[in-house]
Amino acid sequence: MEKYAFVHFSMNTFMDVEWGYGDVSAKHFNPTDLDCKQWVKLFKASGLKGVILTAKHHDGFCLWPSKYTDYSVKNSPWKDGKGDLVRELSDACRQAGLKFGIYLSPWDRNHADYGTSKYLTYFRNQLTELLTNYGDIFEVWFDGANGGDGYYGGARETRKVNRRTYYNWPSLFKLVKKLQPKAVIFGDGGPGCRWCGDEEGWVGQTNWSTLYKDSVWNGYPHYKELRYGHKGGDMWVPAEVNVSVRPGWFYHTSEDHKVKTVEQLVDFYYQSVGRNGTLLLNFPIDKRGWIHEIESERMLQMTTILARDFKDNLAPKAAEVTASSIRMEDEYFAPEKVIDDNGLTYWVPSEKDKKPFIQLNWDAPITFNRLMLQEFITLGQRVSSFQVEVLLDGAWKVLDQQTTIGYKRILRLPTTSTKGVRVTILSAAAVPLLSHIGVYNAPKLLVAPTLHRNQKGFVALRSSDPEATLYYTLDGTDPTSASKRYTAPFIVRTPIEVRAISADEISGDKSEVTAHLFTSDKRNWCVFPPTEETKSNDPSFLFDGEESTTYMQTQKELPINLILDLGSKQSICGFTYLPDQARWSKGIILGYRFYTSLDNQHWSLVKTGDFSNIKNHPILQTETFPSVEAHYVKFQAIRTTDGTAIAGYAEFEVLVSK
Ligand code: FUL
Repeated sequence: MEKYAFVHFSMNTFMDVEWGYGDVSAKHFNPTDLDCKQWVKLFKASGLKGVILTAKHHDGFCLWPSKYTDYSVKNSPWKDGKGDLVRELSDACRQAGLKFGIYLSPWDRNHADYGTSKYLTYFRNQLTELLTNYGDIFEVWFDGANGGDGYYGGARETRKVNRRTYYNWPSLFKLVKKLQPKAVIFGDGGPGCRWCGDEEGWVGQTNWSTLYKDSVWNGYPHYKELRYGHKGGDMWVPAEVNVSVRPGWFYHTSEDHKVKTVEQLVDFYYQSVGRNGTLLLNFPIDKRGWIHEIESERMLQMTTILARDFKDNLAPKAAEVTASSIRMEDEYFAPEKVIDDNGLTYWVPSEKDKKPFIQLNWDAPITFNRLMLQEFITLGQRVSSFQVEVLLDGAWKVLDQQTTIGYKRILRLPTTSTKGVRVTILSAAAVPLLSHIGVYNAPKLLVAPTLHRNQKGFVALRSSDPEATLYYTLDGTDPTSASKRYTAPFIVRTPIEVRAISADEISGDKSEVTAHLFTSDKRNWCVFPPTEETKSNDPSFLFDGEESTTYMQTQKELPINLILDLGSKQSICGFTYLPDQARWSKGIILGYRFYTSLDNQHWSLVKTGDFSNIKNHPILQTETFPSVEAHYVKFQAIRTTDGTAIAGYAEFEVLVSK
């Protein structure tokens, strides 16, 4: 299925948490405008083949009116308790031709009996409801997170279970098999498909679809092995890469600015489907009951980019496909089978051929940067290392060397022009069977570059595509391919606007423009009084132009002062403040006072206020005021979003008048 959707939506959405205790009333579940058809429409348009819904997350709240608990939609105001989200989504999927799957958390922090055998009956009953009443289920997702503190019917305690033995997994797997014989069972180590060992959107470049039985049972402690699988393993458990389009699995307004960029989404595809895995891409549903507009748009962009990358397969245009050998000179296993667009046919080299190769030759040079390889997976995953060569000036030159192929392997290679591509299988567990070779020339991924200026004044431009060319201007005009080409960081100290684009030199395509007006010279700025720095907390983080480093001030109480010595008297007209950008950010300043001084003794209050919506949207804040002379500035944090006496700054900059 290659790619399919995950949907996280539950009580957590309304409580703004990732893991609920199961202690809040069902009354809080109240989407205002729930529309499963909107989700399904987006999934269809994005080429996702199915959806897995969190029917019950760890907090025990059920999205269907289960007969066995009151903690469900039936006691919520949504549709006056008459709603059934599992029904709505499964119906919408069926109508649209998408497959439907369920996530049912074994851990239940609401249920009074959790930890005893009574709960196991409850869990089986729920599973039976879900696998009986909602049509075909393609996947059943058993989450690995298990046991710990919870509400547990009011006991509010910590309950630990032996995750390996408590649930009686073999009997649960039997139940799934009985009720939904075709369903794939996801568990950390299988049995149907496995966790990929991270939640960051990648599986190993070496990725065997096999595991040794029971060796990585339920993930820990050997979960890292799940990233690569086990060569020679006796269970067939392909890796599924589950990752969210936002930092969290559930929707939080405060993460609206952290939706994964289109480049990251495209990377997820190459790092999962392109590495013999599947991509289970999660969409947090918002309080309205919608997929937020930001990710809808990004998804469509990602889809367009992938469609462009694989638009034109150059392999079938090859003048000839030859191989080092064919098994018994049998036409049925001929090399051309790799370009016949039929996944059931494949090239088979001779058993005696220890390093078989297959090569494509074109009459005129082709230009390519993507190579897609597929093994005939019905007969297992065999290749354990291979090499890619190209014909340059009459000689074969190695372009890449890799390990596994599996169902699908896609290599992103440097753009190369050649009349020949050769793939040599260096080692394999059995005679290698290649069913498909695709050769593509993907356009560059051109997104506006990011600009970073450090304290010395060096401006660095960064782009997502290593092969893109970056152009910039310093005179306020939009850059073109005739503008200055970026090769290394350059210095900007006086007020100057830098504008930049990423471009493809050959096609002439270009990104949107990034622009930033740098007004100050930060070289002599320092924090007063000089503060001791540590590796992880250095005042210079304030001015280093890097979002990823944050300077934190921790005190007993607010207010907290940040005094900057600007090195000399200057005319200033504002400041910018970028709060901590980490996933679990700290020290976000809500209310501030801004003072200036000429002598670090007498201070004048220039501006005071609150940063509006900074809690939900901790992006760059810019405040301006009529010009004033200052040698020192004092930025005083008087309120923080979480009430703690911590002030954190990813960046802080004083704006100097022109
Ligand atoms: C994890 C869970 O704890 C998260 O909340 C989420 O559901 C993710 C897909 O799996 O183990």
